[in-house]
Amino acid sequence: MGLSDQEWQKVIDIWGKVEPDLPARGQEVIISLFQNHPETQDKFDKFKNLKSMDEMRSSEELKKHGTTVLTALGKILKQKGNHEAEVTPLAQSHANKHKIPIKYLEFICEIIVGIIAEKYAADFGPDSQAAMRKALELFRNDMASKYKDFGFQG
Ligand code: HNN
Repeated sequence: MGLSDQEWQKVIDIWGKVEPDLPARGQEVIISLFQNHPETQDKFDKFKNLKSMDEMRSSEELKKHGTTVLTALGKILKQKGNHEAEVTPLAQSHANKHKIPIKYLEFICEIIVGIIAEKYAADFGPDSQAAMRKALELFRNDMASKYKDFGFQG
């Protein structure tokens, strides 16, 4: 199901608050993902070796990757659902190369909502939160549909 113009506006507005802090938020998202779902960390050769919280926090590579992930997500959200050009190559690499189950996308989306709620509470009321959840669900559904096209179970 699609989002209304008002819902997309809420998504764009909250993302505008997050954007100046992408490296910090990206780092928190990736660390939280690894801490809460350790199996996700095994998908990264470059991060498998990071054991302690200290090691994770001091990894510039991890921070850089967090920025990459949130930058990619921001580009997708700004397409307001017309994200085929962004989602197709991402689905291709995450299905065929990295073999990332859709479940992992659910994990990260939940973490992203949680971190935005924690850091931007005043700008992320129930309506904004619901709109963001819808946008992330649309993204995941479209990834899942591409995964199917590529024959990846996800
Ligand atoms: O597509 C690519 O391979 C380019 C690098 C990239 C980008 C732009 C990756 C990526 C890699 C390759 C990292 C490298 O070698 O530098 C890997 C191993 N990802 C993964 C693995 C897991 C993973 Mn993701 N990504 N990514 C992006 C961009 C965006 C992006 N990735 C995501 C999740 C949830 C997982 C499972 C742990 C993920 C999301 C949600 C997003 C945002 C749209």
